[in-house]
Parts: sequence; structure tokens; C-alpha cells
Amino acid sequence: DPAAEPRTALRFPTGFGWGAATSAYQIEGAAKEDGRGESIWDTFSRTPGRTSNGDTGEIAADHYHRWAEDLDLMRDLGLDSYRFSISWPRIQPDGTGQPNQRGLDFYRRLADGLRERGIAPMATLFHWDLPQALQNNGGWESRDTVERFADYADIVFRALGERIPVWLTVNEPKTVVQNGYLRGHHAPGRQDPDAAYLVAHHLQLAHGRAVQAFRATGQPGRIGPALNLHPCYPADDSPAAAAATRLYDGYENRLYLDSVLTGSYPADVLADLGPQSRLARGIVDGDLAVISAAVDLLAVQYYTPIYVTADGGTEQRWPTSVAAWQQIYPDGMFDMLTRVTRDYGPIPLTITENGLPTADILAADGTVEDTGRVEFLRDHLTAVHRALAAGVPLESYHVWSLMDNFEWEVGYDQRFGLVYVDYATQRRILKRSAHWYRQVIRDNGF
Ligand code: GBH
Repeated sequence: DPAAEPRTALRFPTGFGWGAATSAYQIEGAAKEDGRGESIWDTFSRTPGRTSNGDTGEIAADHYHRWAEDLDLMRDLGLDSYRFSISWPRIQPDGTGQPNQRGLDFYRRLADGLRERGIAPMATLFHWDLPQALQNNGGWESRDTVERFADYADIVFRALGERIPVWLTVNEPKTVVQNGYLRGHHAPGRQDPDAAYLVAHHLQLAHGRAVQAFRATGQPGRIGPALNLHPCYPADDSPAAAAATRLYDGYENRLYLDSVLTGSYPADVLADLGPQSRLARGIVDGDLAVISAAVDLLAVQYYTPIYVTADGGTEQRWPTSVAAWQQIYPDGMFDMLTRVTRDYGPIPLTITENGLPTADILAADGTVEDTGRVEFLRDHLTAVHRALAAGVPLESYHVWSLMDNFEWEVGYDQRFGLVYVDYATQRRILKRSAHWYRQVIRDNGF
């Protein structure tokens, strides 16, 4: 009976978690409601010239009002897990002091709504929307911000802890360092390498202090960091390219992985920065013990490989997506996953982001034919399946993103969603990729 045959060629392990991800500033909108304070992304995106078309997250996908409808969409897709982030300025408008109850209530409703629909909530504490008041006091260059973050984390754990089984601390510290403080494309828009690596240290410390705060509450959930990793390959087979690639990997990957998982910063990166760097001078005795407080899982995010030239520059090897920074290379997913397991041991992993930006068009017949996204997801999930077969302890996968949203400095030009958002009406339309992903979830494979 052919109908009894499994329709899938690749089957995932029983219980493998299928998910999708978003972040607060990118989808919520309602920037001035229910006592929310300003974040550095409000300030940055309002500054002329900072974002495409002057786009901001002030309205975004209006998820703050449409959360129930969005939860129904997630149930319709059959998601096992939904990763969202909590907006710090909704909880503490100025980044300090008494919590704003209406902010906490929003995430309580969201978590309850997920659980009622059989979807596991996964919450990120910080996805880049630092309260502006803290930036005015030095932001992540100031060690005091680390303690403010620990206080915020403690408030959130105590209010929501019993509803949320998995917590992630800081989303992509590397992106804050590189885009916020080296290139200046992200808030707070600085270009100051010496500040950048002190910021890296403070973000790592903030992660560790949040883990400690979580343990202190005695709650049963799990917690870990969310790191975007970039497999680095030499652009040619010269010894100089090999050496440049090793150091590049230090800055892209080991700076964050080693500090959390082995309790030390990579010696080559420290040497490269020099003993007088603000990072070197900013490390206080005991900091690495805080940063390496035991985590329960590691969340990894993969978008692109990097090819490093002999002079330490980079080169393009594969076709890019509509984003110039993204080369499409599914094998990089396999390399990234197996490398983490090989170098750091069998720590449980979850993929919390992987996805493709496109310039989708809503056709007259009401469909969105994002076949490129279907292909991208299929190829990357094939690499994920190979990594599972190779023994990588991976428990779940989240597409970036559930729905189209504010893509930071490029605003609404690039669409990452499984679900199309018609911003004029805020109507949600399942793209072809959403229909495909729903079937993958049903079949636990494809
Ligand atoms: C993730 O970042 C984010 O967590 C998520 O919020 C975001 O929407 C998603 O990916 C898609 O971008 O060479 O200066 O142009 C991915 C991180 C985004 C970091 C693009 C590098 C380009 C840097 N990367 N960015 S640049």
C-alpha cells in the first residue's frame, strides 16, 4: 500500500523540535504603549540616514496588538517551539528600578497563549533593544550596565519563570560588537574598535550574571547563550591564509564560545588586541568564572560562511542572497554544528536562527511564491540532518523568521518571514515556504 509508505526521504529524530523565531523590536510596534520606555533602536532608527527609507520599528508588524492572531498562525503551522524576545524597556522603561506590570503582563499572556496551543515558549532576554536611559550612562561600555541587566533578568525570571522552559540570555553579542561598535550600522552607531571589545566583555559578563541570577531563583527551566557562528575557511591554500583564518575564527567564534564554555578568552585574540586594550584592562579577577557559569544548552545561529584571504580580508565564494553579507552555503551549517560538538563536547544544541531574506511579492491571486526560501530551508535542513546522523546533540531548529519584520538597518526592504506581512493592512499571508514547513513538521522530515 503506497499510502502507508513514509512520504519522506529524510526523517528527523522523534521529538525533534520544529520552531520559528522573532524579536521584540522587529515585530511588536506599539513603541509608546503601556509604559514602554525608549530603546537605543528607537533613537537610532529615527536618526536620519541610519535606516533604509527612514524605517523604524514604531509599528512594525503590530504584533503587540495582534499577538493572539499570530499565536493562531503558529498553531496552524504546527510549531513545537516559538522563540521571541522580551523588550527590556517594556519591563523597566529606564533600565532600572521597579518593573512595569503592564509590560510583564504582555509576555505572561503570550507565554500562556503559546502553552494553550501546545507550543513551547523560548524567551531571549536581550535582542539589542537596550533602554536609552542606560545608553545615556555609557551603555555596554559601562560595567554598571551588566548589573542593571542582572537585575532585569531577575525580575523577568521571577515573573515568568514557571511559564518558560528555555531562556536565552544575550542574542548575538558579536553583532552588537561588530555592527554597533565597529561598523556603526546598528545602534548605538559607534565606530570604535577599542570600545567594541570592552563591550564584548561586558556582554559576556551580562550573560554570565543572568545565568547566575537564574540559578539563584531555583527555577527548573534551562538557560544558555545565543551565538551566531560563522565557519571561517581560507580563501586559498597558502600558509598566510591559514594563519589569517585562524585569527579571524578567534574573533568570529572562539571569543564567545571559549569564554562561556572553557572560561578563558582565546590567547591569539587577546595577543592581537594587546595588553593595553580596553578589553585587557577591563577584565577583573573572577570575571571569566562568571562568564563560564554552567549553561544547560547552547543556541546557535547560522547564515553564512566567511572566506579569509592571506592579508586578513574576506572574499566571496558562493552566490549571495539579496543581502550582500549572506553567501548561500548549506554545508557551512554542517561544519558549524559538528565543529561545536567536536571542540566543546556534547553540550545540547538548538538552532535558534537560520533563514533567507527575499524581496517577496504578494501576487494578485493572493499567493507568495517564495520558492527560493523553500530551497534554502530544504538544503540547510538536509545539512542539519547530516549533522544529527554524525552525532551532534541537536534538539530543535527555528526558522528566522516566523513573519516579515523590521530588518534593522535595511528596514522593511528585506523579508525573512514564512508569513508575509502586508504592512499597509497588517494582513498575514502564509507564503509557499510556510505551507512547505507545515508539511515538514507534520511528517517530521521531507
Ligand atoms: C540575526 O543577525 C539577528 O539575530 C536577527 O535579528 C536578524 O533579523 C537576522 O539575523 C537576519 O539578519 O557586513 O555590515 O552589512 C544576523 C547577523 C546580520 C550580522 C547582517 C551581520 C551584516 C553586517 N548579521 N549583518 S554588514
